[in-house]
Amino acid sequence: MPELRIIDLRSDTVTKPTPEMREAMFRAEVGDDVYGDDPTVNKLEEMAAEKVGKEAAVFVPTGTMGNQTSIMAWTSRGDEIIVEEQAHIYMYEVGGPAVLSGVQVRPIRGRLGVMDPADVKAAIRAPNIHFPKTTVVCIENTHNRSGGCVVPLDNMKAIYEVAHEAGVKVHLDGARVFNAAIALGVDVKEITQYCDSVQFCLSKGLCAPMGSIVAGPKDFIARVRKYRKLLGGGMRQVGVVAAAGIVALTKMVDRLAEDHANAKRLAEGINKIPGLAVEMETVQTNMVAVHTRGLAMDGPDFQKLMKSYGVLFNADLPYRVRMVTHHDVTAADIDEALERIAYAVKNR
Ligand code: TLP
Repeated sequence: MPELRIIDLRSDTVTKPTPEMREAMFRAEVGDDVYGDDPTVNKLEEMAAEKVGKEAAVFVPTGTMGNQTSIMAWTSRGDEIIVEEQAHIYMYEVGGPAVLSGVQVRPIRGRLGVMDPADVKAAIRAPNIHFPKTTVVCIENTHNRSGGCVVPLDNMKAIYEVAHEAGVKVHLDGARVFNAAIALGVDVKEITQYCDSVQFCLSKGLCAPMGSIVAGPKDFIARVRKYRKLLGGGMRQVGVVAAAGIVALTKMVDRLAEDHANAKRLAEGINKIPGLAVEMETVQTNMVAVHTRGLAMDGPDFQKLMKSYGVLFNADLPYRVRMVTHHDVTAADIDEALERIAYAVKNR
């Protein structure tokens, strides 16, 4: 039997750098970035800060380091930070806030990743000798665990206002903030105006091989830069990768709409397969959360079954799997994946 072509829907992190990125990487002018000498990194940082409407920006190796250095830079030991209870910062960053910042995390239940501003307000601590001090509220847009749902602008605004009234900062985990901007049909600044700091990833749907940006006020970015060094993230001739980041920011944002259309196509196709279900309300960007209970098969077993047919995805709840569309899967790949899934489910 000929080998099956792999259709990889595990994450948009699997995207490979485009030929234009590889060319830009080859030609990049570089210097020692710890001395501030790398012209390509400096250009990327300036461009990124401008793009999200902030004073300054710093290039970090990963989204996790971007979020964690931001929390380190906003908080003091013993503070409390508010997060949505399914947030990446809370679920998937290895307890970073406790380990690195010595802060306590206060999770709040959201609906599809969206927190109620009244709940945020109620969770902000009043001054009291017994209480930790609330210093940061984190919002995640798009929200990963809800299946890539978008946090609406009016909700972000309301949370920003509630936080600021209490002297609390807002950090945006905007790993996929450009997906949110495309889905909302707005410039990304419309979103980032409602946060004090933002982390966004160049290495997900935007296809760069690595790297994230943290943007915010100048003095905050200076602290983030120092914490990046502390964590071993002071890189040297890293213009080689920043060059791909510049292509990511300038050329790869608008095409995210294709990934969103492919996610809809995938979700609609899945809903035609008996035993599988997707809530269409949650299909807002490039993720599809597929429920497997109707197959009487749990997520990991369904994942294993489809792996044998060359379709890869992750199981993220006992009876749910996550499929992510991205640059390296086409509409034809989606149709092929649907055919394989329908066949595998029927013949299992
Ligand atoms: N998310 C990854 C996994 O870690 C789950 C994925 O495949 O979706 N914030 C959000 C909202 C993220 O989704 C991620 C990565 C990060 C931060 C961390 O970025 P990296 O992986 O660059 O540290």
